[in-house]
Amino acid sequence: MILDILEFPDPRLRTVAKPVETVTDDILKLVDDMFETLYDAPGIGLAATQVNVHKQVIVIDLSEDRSEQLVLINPEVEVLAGDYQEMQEGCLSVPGFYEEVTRIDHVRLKALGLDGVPYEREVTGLLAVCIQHEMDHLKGKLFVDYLSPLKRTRIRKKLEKQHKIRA
Ligand code: QAP
Ligand code: CO
Repeated sequence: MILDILEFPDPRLRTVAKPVETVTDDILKLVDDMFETLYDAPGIGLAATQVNVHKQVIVIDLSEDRSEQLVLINPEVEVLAGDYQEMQEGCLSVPGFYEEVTRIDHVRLKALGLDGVPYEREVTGLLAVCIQHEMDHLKGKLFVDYLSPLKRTRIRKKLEKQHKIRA
């Protein structure tokens, strides 16, 4: 099932997600629906917050052929190097806008997989950026929060105008 994606400046995007206690069938169904929604968009990453479910669940697939599904439940990151990278970011909740954001380049990810079993891996590059971007969603944070107030206001006004037209 394709889920509706909340768009900036929807206040529900500011909700802080709660950890998942057990990976139940409801979580499996949520992950399934989130991948379907991600591929339909299409996008590379989606946090449960964006579909108005306030649980710590993220789906990512950076591959061209949708073959590299990554599920992050209750993710944590540890900074591994002081290096930063600047990358043009977009967001399914901020459609049509792309801006440079600076993030940590090298992190260790700790999360639960779909089987409820903890895993760890070191990540760099686009995947490291994507994980940090999606984990921000779980904290109620958006990439536009890193931009100047002027840019953020411009984006907000343009999206609000579109939302009025659509409503
Ligand atoms: C986050 O973003 C990300 O504006 C994932 O019209 C983005 O999947 C991490 C999308 C870039 C690192 C680098 C955005 C789709 C998808 C749009 C996405 C749009 C349609 C964004
Ligand atoms: Co996003």
